[in-house]
Amino acid sequence: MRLDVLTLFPDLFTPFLNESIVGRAVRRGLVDIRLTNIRSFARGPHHTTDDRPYGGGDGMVMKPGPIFRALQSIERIGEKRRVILLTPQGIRFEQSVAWELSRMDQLVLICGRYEGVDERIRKGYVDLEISIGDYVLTGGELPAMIVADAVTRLIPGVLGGENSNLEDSFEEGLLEYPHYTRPRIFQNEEVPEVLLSGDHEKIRKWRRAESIRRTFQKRPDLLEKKELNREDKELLAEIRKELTEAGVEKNGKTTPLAK
Ligand code: 9D3
Repeated sequence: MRLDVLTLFPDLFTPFLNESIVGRAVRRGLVDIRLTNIRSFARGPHHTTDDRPYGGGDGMVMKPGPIFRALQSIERIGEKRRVILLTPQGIRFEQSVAWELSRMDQLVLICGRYEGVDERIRKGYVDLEISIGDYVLTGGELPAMIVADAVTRLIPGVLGGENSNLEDSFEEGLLEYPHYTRPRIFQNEEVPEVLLSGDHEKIRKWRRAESIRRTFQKRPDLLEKKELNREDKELLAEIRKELTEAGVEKNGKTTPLAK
């Protein structure tokens, strides 16, 4: 896949592109990531990329010209291309979007700064607008890295062997079960007996139950979306019963940091 990023801050991407799984995918030629500095396409003695909003108001708007010329300069690769604007007004980025994007030949990611980009760029040249969630950032660069990261790991060959765990629980629509590794006893806390039993069917069932328990407690919205099979429904009924007997109807927390 070819990934083009248009940004005023290309240097923000260098550590991300060189390290870890994405770095390895780049070096192995599985994804070709190119950075375009929008400022190189700005004109005038000051290479201005932003200007005051027509109609007045606070903040600055990214001028259309430099973004337009940066877009024109980008080589077209393949048939399936999408030009994506990272913006708080976009559709929420989620795993299903990452899967769709991973099937494209080329993605062009435009990172906005300031209050946003001139509307004529959005209307004329953008196929898709993406937000990564409802919190306020300073620009589209971190969102672009998040999209690039989530999409890259889905490209065939990027995750090798043991890591190609594409049915990991988020794909499954459930939270993960708890993980343990050595030592067997850490700070007086033991690894659950069942995981040492060697009984693979019992382990599978325990993990499934723990996944469902965690999802029920922490992300009931995920459980509502999911169709459960008979085993899952039985496990959920048991978990509900245990938790009601323990008197835990819901975690009455009022703010995320409350203890
Ligand atoms: C004052 C109104 N703000 C809209 C919520 C203006 C504004 C805030 C932050 C305009 C741009 C930005 C910069 N953010 C992004 O470019 C951005 C973003 C984000 O802030 N949150 C989640 N996803 C994204 S994708 C791009």
